[in-house]
Amino acid sequence: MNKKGLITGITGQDGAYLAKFLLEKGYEVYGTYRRLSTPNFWRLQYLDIFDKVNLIPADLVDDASIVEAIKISNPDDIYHLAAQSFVGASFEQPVGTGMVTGLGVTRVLEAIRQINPKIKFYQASTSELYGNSSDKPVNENSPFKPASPYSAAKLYGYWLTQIYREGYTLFVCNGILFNHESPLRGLEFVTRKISNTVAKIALDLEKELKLGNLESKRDWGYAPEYVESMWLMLQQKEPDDYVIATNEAHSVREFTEKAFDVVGLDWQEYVKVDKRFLRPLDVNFLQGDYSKAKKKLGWEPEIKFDKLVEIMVKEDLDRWERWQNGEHFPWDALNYPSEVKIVTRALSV
Ligand code: NAP
Ligand code: F7E
Repeated sequence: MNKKGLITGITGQDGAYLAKFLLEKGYEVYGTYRRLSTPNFWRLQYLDIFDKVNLIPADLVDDASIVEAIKISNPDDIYHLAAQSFVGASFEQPVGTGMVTGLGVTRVLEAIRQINPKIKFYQASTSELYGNSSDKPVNENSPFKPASPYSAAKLYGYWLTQIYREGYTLFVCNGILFNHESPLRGLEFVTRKISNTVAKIALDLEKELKLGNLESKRDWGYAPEYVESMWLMLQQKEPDDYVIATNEAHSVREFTEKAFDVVGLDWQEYVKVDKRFLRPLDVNFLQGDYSKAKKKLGWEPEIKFDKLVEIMVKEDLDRWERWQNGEHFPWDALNYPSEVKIVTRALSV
């Protein structure tokens, strides 16, 4: 019989890629989605797997819906990816972020404990846990120092996962994933904001790119490769926690420069720093040492910085060209104008 996997947050970047990966492994795939006034299935449609996955309505603030999702799917593995995942928004909605990104983990773990403690569980932990604790590569033993409501909520989820592992001997793992990007990345994250705007500028559909902190450095990898590590963690004999990264750090400025290079333009002619995109507190540097994952999981990244930027810009360019040629396909950027009049304390959209 096929194994069954339940993905919370299947409509997000990682959820969609993981669903594709598990389908290719022969899994019966279930995924939770939340009720929205406008459906958000474009990533599943884009990957051509929308009709191959089973969708269950559930919200992380609603315990009953989580219990229902587990009972309906009766999974072997749960990949808990759903979260309010945007750091910028966590400063605007700190309480909601805690309820969803933090307490949501407890709700899923508790449901597993009560319904079927044999279910294996993956928690989407994050490099944001380290905050500004180090200007060197960090690993699983490095100290945490969260720098946003988002990372504080994720730290809570990280510890709850460890507590349920030790206290109830559940098979639960923390994947401490560093930033991973792709053409399916949400438009508010800096990499996709850059690739999408650069593509539009190249086609004369946009005039400038407004950014915040250009000096902040991140360890950026390629999302389709990172979802494989989630699965690998649940295939081990013992549950454990792993850093997943490329062990390279690049600045937002470098990403921007490289993205404009792809379309043959000089970034300095188009980029403006706009303080509305600065955060009350930012993480300046993150680089991950993935030696443990390499040794124990046999996992290693192939796509590095230059290639990642190229993939993203070329895909956004291709999409806008298809759109100009009148093609219709599922895609997010069309309904996302650059000048939206959103007013917030720390605007990061
Ligand atoms: P994403 O694209 O923002 O997807 C988040 C998913 O969570 C979406 O399916 C979203 O649904 C769902 N969601 C949000 N609030 C919810 C709620 N209240 N109830 C149920 N579902 C809810 O994020 P991602 O980049 O795929 O990341 C996946 C996970 O990994 C997240 O937990 C994130 O914090 C974590 N993570 C990401 C990275 C990274 O670089 N991508 C690195 C480390 C950790 P809608 O589609 O309806 O919004
Ligand atoms: O910001 C700076 C910004 O929003 C990266 C999430 O997946 O990865 C992600 O969190 C950096 C920050 O990602 C703009 O200040 C400059 O220093 O793309 P981001 P993030 O905050 O690193 C981690 C691992 C997660 O776990 C999260 O879920 O870029 N930056 N100018 C900007 N950022 C944005 N969004 N927009 C700008 O205009």
